[in-house]
Amino acid sequence: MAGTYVFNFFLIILLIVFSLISQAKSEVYTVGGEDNWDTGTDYVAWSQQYSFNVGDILVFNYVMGQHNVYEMTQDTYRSCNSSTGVLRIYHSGNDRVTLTEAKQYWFICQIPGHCLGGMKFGVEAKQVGGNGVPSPPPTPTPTPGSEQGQTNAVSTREIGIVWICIIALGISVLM
Ligand SMILES: [Cu+2]
Repeated sequence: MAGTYVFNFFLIILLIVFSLISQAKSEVYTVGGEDNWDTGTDYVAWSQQYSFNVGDILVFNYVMGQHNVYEMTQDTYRSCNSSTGVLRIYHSGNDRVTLTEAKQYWFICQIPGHCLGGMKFGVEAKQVGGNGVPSPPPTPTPTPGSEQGQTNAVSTREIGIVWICIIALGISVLM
């Protein structure tokens, strides 16, 4: 029964691979992809391409002084009125914001006109691991064909997973 043995072995390898995939690691996302943090980019559309988890890092790249990053409450995010509801302020031009809590985060640029012009988006950081029950996805993830931003998130981990699959296949064929 060498056939079943090989099949079982391959099945186990597959299970290991899938558990590695589902065990989400912290990812680093460059906000806006190649457009960075600037006017003229639809950041809501950008953010909807991804599913964010606790531990992930958002990187805001921009020319210091031309923009900034304010983490806001939801109401203030909607109104773009930053006179209240400011939770955190970043202005270094290379701000790394770690999503430390399982909650909704709201970001705007506070330079006058920029938030109303579209420099605003929200993300939901979901808890992974722990009880192993993922919260339901908040919004459907559209635009699979869009080219920007794909490059930063799907990088080394995906390639590693492909290699594991190839190696597992090779081993199971040899045995
Ligand atoms: Cu701005």
